[in-house]
Amino acid sequence: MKLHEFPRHPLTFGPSPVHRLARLTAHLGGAEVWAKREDVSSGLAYGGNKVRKLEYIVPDVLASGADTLVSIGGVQSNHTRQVAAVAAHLGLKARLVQEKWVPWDDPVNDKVGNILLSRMMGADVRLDPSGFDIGIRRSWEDAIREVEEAGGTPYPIPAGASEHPLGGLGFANWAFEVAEQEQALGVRFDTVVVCTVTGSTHAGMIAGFAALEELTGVRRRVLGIDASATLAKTTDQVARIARHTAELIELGRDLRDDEISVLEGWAGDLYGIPVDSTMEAIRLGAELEAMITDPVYEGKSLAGLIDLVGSGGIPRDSTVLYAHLGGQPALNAYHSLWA
Ligand code: 5PA
Repeated sequence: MKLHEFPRHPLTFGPSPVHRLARLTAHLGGAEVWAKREDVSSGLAYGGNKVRKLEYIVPDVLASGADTLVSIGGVQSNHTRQVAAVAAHLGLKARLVQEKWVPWDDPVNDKVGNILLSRMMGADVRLDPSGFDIGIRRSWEDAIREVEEAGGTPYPIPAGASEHPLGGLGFANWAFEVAEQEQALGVRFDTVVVCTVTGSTHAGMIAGFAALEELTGVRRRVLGIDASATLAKTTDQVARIARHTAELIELGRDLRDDEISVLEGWAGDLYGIPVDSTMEAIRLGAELEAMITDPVYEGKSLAGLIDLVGSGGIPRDSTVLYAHLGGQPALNAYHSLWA
């Protein structure tokens, strides 16, 4: 099937806004930087990148007759909060496994931010002591079984909705949306910078931009900035999901290795823990643009963008699109970084 033939259940206000980051551009002294904002594109509990992925999964949920969405993430997962939001919006239940993915022992970590919002929206939130892993988890499989045993009909959504067969479609469509916005704005983005962890955001973009390249001949670089600190796993997952998504949308060729680029250097040693470059990027985004980024994801990809412009990895005459994927609710649990 072609991408536009897949059913899509709208959960956003429409195309996410694209705008110039003039003061950041001036500060960097080259490479024109723009942002596309998944963080302000949906009314469902502050939105974010998972809402866009779920637009292509919801038709399957509704067709399945399920009554409970079952998903998994860290204690401050944005993904599980967006699953809770979509469940509330559809009148379904949500059962969420929140594992201890981040060794962040702030006393309010399991009380504020994303987990608070999920509880407010009526999700059944269960904490689990297991550590970080983007793979398929035992705790999630147990939760699916428990919903069944209690007489419910679960619909399983894996971490970040990435391993779901339709998980890459939302951001494949993002690429086509970018092309339309370029036309309207009279601009051409040669480079896209995106944070990657469970992989289907970046992977979907790769497949989508490859499909656009087939149609228009225009090549762009999609640079994934790893924020998982488990680079090999994330790179494998991005490549696998990108190839699967490319096949789903009938790209008609294999992806080239140079289309799959996950960069390391900004994740620090641990998922969820900021390093100096993260904090500096967050500061610049906030002080120059009032663009709020978080210490787990977007601060790390913004740090990658800033360093790559500085080092010439992104050339000075380039026009770069920073994909802002959301994540601000977790900031509440990281208040001590600014205390
Ligand atoms: C997340 C993911 P992918 O997982 O699709 O690679 O996206 C990375 C990402 N930015 C980037 C923000 C704000 C994100 O929330 N979050 C996960 C979560 O549980 O919230 C899936 C890890």
